Amino acid sequence: MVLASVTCSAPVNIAVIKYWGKRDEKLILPLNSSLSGTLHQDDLKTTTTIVASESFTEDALWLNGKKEDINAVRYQNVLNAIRSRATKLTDKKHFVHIASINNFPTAAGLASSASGYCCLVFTLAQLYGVDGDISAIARMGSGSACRSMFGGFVKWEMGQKEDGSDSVAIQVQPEQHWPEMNIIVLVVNDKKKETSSTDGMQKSAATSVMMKERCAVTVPQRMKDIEEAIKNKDFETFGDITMKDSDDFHEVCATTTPPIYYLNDTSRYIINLINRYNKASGSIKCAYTFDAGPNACVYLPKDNVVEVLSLFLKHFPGQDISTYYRGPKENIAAI
Ligand code: 2P0
Repeated sequence: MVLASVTCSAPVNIAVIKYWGKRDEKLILPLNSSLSGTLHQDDLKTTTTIVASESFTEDALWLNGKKEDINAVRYQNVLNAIRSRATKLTDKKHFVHIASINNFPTAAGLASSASGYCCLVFTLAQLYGVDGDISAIARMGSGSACRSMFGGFVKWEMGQKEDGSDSVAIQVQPEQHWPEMNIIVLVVNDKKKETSSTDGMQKSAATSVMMKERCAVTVPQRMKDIEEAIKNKDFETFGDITMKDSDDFHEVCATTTPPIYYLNDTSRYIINLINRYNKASGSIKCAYTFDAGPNACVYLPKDNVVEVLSLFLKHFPGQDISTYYRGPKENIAAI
């Protein structure tokens, strides 16, 4: 007999201060704090349905229609953490079936694991009646997932404790704060990346000479400065830090042994184009950032959208260029 069913959706987030490197692989505790903007749940998102039934004989999970191994350690960590805090369904022997769908390319550097694990944990929490912070549980699925728990601008505090209880997501500013901020995504390549983030960051942490300074000095200062810039809606500073952190992150990857290259020629063309355009404009009109893949995410104030879109369309005719408005709307939602 079906006991309960819940469907939720959760958006991706686009980091402006990048998370790269773990100090604890099992609990997923980062080597540095990070900060991102969350898209709306009706833009790039994951939708997850979970059904609990007494007639199921095992837990099972499908991602974009393909059955996944639910016994994988991250799924089990998340399921166990939620079930240990359950206030519902505790008196009935049951299993769950989980179906999760992304409306964008999976594992192409568009933060699919962020919206995926955020949505999984949020939906499980609804099903099992779990209250309080659940970002630390999402973090155990995939680090960046904790930041999708909130809308607006969100930081993931690296925390100090060994058990990870203070390594949680905190909303820096809500959706309503900077409604003029938009994001343009240029999908350069929707293929699955060669080096997963999990592997890549492990190799960088072990071998890149840039990691120590980045974690100890550069990122802590940038976290402070960008929080202040967001508070003051200071796009010049926000854009400058965003592009610097993206450049540094890819430099960390390039100085990893063996080197990791997520950007391709088109990505580099976009970087040059935006730098030239900003220079010619005499101020920062838009700011690129690239995650572990070649696709560009461009933050920009609404007033600059038409001009920047025209620029991209001139240089990339026929390209998949999508614009996402980030003003006030609900973040995660039950459907
Ligand atoms: C970020 N990325 O802050 C950075 C920027 C990629 C580059 O978070 O091992 O998929 O699952 O914790 O969360 C990608 O890392 O890695 C990521 P795991 P995750 O958005």
